[in-house]
Amino acid sequence: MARFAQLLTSVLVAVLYASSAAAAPWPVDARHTTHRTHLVGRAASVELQAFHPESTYETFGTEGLDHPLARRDGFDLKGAAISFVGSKLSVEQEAVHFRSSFEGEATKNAWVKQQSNGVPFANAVANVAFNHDGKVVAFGSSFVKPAKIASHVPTVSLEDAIATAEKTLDGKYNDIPATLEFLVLEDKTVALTHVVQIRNEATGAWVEAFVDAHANKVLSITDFVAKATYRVIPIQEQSPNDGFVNLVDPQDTLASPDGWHNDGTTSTTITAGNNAIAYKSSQSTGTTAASSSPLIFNYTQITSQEPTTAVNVHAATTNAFYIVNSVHDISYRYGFTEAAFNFQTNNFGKGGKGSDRVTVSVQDSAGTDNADFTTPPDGQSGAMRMYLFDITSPGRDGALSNDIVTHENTHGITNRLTGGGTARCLQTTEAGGLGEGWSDAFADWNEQKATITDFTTGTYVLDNTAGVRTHPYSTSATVNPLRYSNLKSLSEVHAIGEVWANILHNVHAALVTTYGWSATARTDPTTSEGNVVWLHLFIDSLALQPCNPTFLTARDAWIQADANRYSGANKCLLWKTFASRGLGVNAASHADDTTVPSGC
Ligand SMILES: *[C@@H]1O[C@H](CO)[C@@H](O)[C@H](O)[C@H]1NC(C)=O
Ligand SMILES: [Ca+2]
Ligand SMILES: [Zn+2]
Repeated sequence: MARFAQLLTSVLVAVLYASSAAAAPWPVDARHTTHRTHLVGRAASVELQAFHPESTYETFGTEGLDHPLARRDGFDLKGAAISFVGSKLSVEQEAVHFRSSFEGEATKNAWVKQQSNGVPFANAVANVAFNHDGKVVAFGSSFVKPAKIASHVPTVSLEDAIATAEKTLDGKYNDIPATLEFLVLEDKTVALTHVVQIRNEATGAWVEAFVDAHANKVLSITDFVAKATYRVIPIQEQSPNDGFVNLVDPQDTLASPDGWHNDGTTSTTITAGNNAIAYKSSQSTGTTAASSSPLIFNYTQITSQEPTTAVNVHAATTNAFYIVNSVHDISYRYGFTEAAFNFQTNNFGKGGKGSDRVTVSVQDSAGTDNADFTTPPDGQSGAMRMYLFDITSPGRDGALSNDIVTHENTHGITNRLTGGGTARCLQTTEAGGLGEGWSDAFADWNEQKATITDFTTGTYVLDNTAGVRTHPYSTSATVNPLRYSNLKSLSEVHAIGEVWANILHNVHAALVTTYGWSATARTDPTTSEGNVVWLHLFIDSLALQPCNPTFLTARDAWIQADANRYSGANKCLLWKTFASRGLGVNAASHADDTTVPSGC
């Protein structure tokens, strides 16, 4: 310890110091606990080895460890932390930089960093926790004795460092204020770095870059995005018939800033995170764990065996988790945010009520050949139940049918956005029918490619190309003849929903015919293609419409949504399409009308 005191003191006054080889009590190298390889830049062409000095850790039981500042009146957390760390590590207090603290119910916690010449070390830190008596109960440290330390005065400008980081990491500086920090390297030399955040919206990359402030080179990064791989059916496909793919990092970090396995407080390696928890039978024991670390969910379905075979359960749970998170992220981009009553554990201070991520029960034992979604008010979890289908042998799993998972999840969106988060406003038969229609229509939207084609749903679980509805959704009135007036003879919500979903399919087709189709619509709502316009109107209209809407008021809300967002640019397109299925200007009481407003 004395040796370290000398070393660190000398660091404070000198620029260079050759350390001795005697390491104890300093940690020995163990690469998996100290290193992380990052492949960054365009086509992952640059390899960076990030180094993190290993932490020592001690705990002190119920009594805690006494120290000089423990019993002072008016316990000063910052002062106690700096004083304790200084004495514990035998370093001068000038070598300890106070970073943050909070007082919890059971302990008072403080975090500090090593510093030199007033410049903090990014990766040499310590944390200390005090109990109610002001005694230390836990202490961790990755402070180092530097072999050599760079001058604390940068010779590379911040501007130049940003340019280097943008070029190396293939992204843009995001204007978060840069900092100047020391960085301990693997050989225990210490570099001075400009620390800047670099993002690439297209690839989802979001890192903090440490650029050598003397050599103008990226030395290391902090990756804010948890890398994750899921073997799933991509959301633009429908079922296992379309094939599984290992998707890497499908999360949208604008919608899910901490990824899909972290709620800002707790991080997991199972199918549970801020937006959803997917499990079979039990939320505490029935989630699916990553098949390899850190977050690789690579379970290959065995089609010849029943869905209840363990690997098939994991494949289905992984897929449902992926779809529900994807629906969260897509709908978030278009306005189903925290403040708009969405489903998240942690709302990151952005409004609305949290603690309501979607619970996804896979292979739920309550039923067969179906699925359902329960939407309580904002602040309580939406509950999805996916059932097994026993029509084929082996049976089939609804959680592997993206259209069904998306359909169920959309009930949560429509029930929350209609009526301001109360979940009370899709209760009449006709409003319930609209709800079924929106759910099919959003599943339809997800699977469309550049040219809108007929859509069928539920084909996988029935192993039947016709699927679960009476007609495919189609622009052809021959393939799908449903009109507004069919409501006269319909009383079941899914049957009513078919009429509405088919109208919305036709609206989608008309918009794509006029404005084209965007392949990036799921993550970029700012472009002007028809599928982007459609999803904006879909989400916008939900909050505009009255409680328990009818086909007439839901139609009016779409037209108003277009007036709000696009100054009515699509008014005639919308009216013509609605009127083509009987929802014209004078439609009423389930009687068709094909009139469009004058000027259309
Ligand atoms: C997934 O598992 C298969 C073997 O089942 C293996 O060949 C493949 O490399 C794995 N992929 C990933 C990304 O782990
Ligand atoms: Ca919420
Ligand atoms: Zn439904």
